[in-house]
Amino acid sequence: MISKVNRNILMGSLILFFIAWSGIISAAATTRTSIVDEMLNGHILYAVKHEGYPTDHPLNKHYNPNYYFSTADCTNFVSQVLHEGGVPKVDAWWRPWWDKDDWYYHRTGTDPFDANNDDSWSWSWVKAGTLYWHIQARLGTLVNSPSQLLLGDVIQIDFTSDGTIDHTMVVTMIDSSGNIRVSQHTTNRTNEPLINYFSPGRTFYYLNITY
Ligand SMILES: [Ca+2]
Ligand SMILES: [Ca+2]
Ligand SMILES: [Ca+2]
Repeated sequence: MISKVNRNILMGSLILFFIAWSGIISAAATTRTSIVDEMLNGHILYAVKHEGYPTDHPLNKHYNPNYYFSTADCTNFVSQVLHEGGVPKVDAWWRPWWDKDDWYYHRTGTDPFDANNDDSWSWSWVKAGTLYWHIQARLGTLVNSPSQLLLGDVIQIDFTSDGTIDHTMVVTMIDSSGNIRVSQHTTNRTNEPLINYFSPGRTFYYLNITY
């Protein structure tokens, strides 16, 4: 038998627990929702805005001049999207730049596209395989199916299934049928259906990012 006082305490605790629990839920939802909103309104439109067209000259692809560009730009591009979406850089200074614990782009000066050649970046910023390990160490988890992906998540491809990941893309649209669409650099594509990438011999990695 619970006394009236104890019952009131119990009810109060349950109410407090519910408030705390709903706060956690809404905090998590807010985080992802706001990131998605930002992406829809700015950041993945960042992706699209800085996409350009394959036939454009590199300097005329609307690339973000705060970063260098290269002719193999896929992971550099996705790193920019992740960072614009709120993922903080990390320079674990005691780790060398090729270590997966680092993920950064350090800009020096205001020269566009690092014309002065004095910026620095980690391998994880630009190399698909290192970003893969960095994401799993700090930013998210590998999931089994594209149906588990959300806007802003990352998809990587090993084109020949030789164990070396070759390509990085970002989910920029989930259409009304639930189909995943991605944007990428090199070559540049916007909101391309994921299904267009499927081909025998390729291995896909689906990475759910914690923003
Ligand atoms: Ca470092
Ligand atoms: Ca520079
Ligand atoms: Ca490969």
